[in-house]
Amino acid sequence: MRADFAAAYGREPDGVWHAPGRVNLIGEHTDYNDGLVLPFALPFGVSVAAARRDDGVIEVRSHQARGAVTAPVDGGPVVSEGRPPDEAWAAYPVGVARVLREHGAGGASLLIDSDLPQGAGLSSSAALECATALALCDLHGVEIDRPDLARLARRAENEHVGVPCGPMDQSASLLCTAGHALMLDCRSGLSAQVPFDPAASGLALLVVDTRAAHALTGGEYGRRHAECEEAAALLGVDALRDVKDLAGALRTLRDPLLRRRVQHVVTENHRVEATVGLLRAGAVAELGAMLNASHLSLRDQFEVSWPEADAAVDAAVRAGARGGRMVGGGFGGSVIVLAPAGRADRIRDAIAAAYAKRGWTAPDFLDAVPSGGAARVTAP
Ligand code: GAF
Repeated sequence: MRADFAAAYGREPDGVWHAPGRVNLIGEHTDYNDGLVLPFALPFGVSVAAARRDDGVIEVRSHQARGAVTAPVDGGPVVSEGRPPDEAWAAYPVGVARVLREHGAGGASLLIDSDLPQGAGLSSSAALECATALALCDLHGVEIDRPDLARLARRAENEHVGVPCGPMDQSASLLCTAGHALMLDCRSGLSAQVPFDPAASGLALLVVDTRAAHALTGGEYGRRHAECEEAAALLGVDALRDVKDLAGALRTLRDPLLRRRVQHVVTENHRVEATVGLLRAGAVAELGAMLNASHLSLRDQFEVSWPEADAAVDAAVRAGARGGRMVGGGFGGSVIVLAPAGRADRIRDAIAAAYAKRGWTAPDFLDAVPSGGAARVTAP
């Protein structure tokens, strides 16, 4: 990346930073309900080569997009150069620079590269935000602890991109450690590292990119968020995290749609707690039942699954997987499958065959090894 940076900017970068994408083992659409999540970091992510600037400007270029985008970090117009202008992606690093300016950071020239498949629901946006945030803090000597930096990166996405995401993805990218999933309480912000090593139990966690592209900027994600807030207000609680009597809540709500949303969020929080218990007990294979239950709930109660995900989970389980589920915001993206290691190839083949039968674009498969969080990859 250093050579490419030099070619783009005519100078050496001051450093290179990397932030991973994530897979969420369980706890979907719980984060913005003040609930529990259990993501882990992938060995893939976003790298940012960066050089400090003292003129208050952030300039961003990307291997995955044409042209350059520049913007003053203190607000004002975003200017894009290059044809065709393609600047939607730049709102993420520009937003981070604008939020971090309030904490003493300034401008920089950035060159971005990603080895995460785009639209696969593996949190490439949060990885971009977090790699940018780390780079800007280091370049400007700003010290912010990682939980706070995750909150600021989320704020950048909420306020500057307009996506009402929860705190999971930025926290996963900044706080995960190799060999662990991150149990995050999205209300208190407290987290714990939970050992997660499927290979040690003779299992493999497969990630299936269903090739149906996912985007949080579509309206459905925001709609789910609003429905949860409406249900919480009708139930007289701050957030659906606070619903302790599910049966009573379901009797109170008249709207069947809101009942389904509440049913999902409340039971999904319990599934996260149960999954953490199973992991701590070393009963990794038993996670399959949790994954299956989560998928059914996301499909039928929260209504965020999509046909390719349902077909992939179904084919995997029929071929001997312990379980599987869609991950991320939904309506496209990836599925995870917990497979006996010796059956992984057969399960991949079964998913590919299910796709071929329907005439769909073949899925992609990635290895999901729980990996480390964001870091500077070159010495200061
Ligand atoms: C997306 C969001 F960015 C997260 O905050 C979370 O809500 C997730 O969808 C669903 O669990 O990844």
